[in-house]
Amino acid sequence: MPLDGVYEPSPSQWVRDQVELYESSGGTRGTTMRGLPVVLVTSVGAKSGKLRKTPLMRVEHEGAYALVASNGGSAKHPVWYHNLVASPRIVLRDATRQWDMRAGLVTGGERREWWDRAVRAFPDYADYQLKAEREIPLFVAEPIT
Ligand code: F42
Repeated sequence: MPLDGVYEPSPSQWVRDQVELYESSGGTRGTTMRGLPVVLVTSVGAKSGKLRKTPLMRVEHEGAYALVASNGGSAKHPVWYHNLVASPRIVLRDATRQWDMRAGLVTGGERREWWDRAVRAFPDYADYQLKAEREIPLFVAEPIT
């Protein structure tokens, strides 16, 4: 079932531009950052109920995806982290394909395994973790069957 709500574009111009190019091209353009693949996550705002679209680096394993709340190594979690905790249903688009998914935080050994995959996919995450002064949260999203 698709998510209900009105789309509210990101206040960041570069993020807004990437989302627009990704979607308007049907997932054939705007799908990378620094040469590495990006997925698009649609989630529901915890307070507004509006649809938020967030590009994230692509970290895939056996049909599941890690969503890394790195926020560029900022000391604060991104707002979408709080939205996903409150409302774990998302739509994840990976280039030309998309799925309804449920995202849950992972901890302990499971987080470590996914963290290693995330750093292999996007090495800058390691630098972000060093400067973030918080443990960067990691969700795993899986298709709703
Ligand atoms: N960010 C990451 O954290 N990890 C990544 O791997 C990543 C990769 C990436 C690749 C390409 C790209 O273009 C961007 C990338 N980003 C990545 C940045 C990411 O897309 C987000 O911009 C970033 O993580 C910040 O997320 P944010 O949710 O904090 O976004 C801010 C700018 C934002 O949209 N703020 C809104 C606003 O209006 O200020 C908040 C909207 C919102 O969700 N409001 C809630 C609601 O109910 O609607 C309520 C908020 C509240 O008050 O509780």
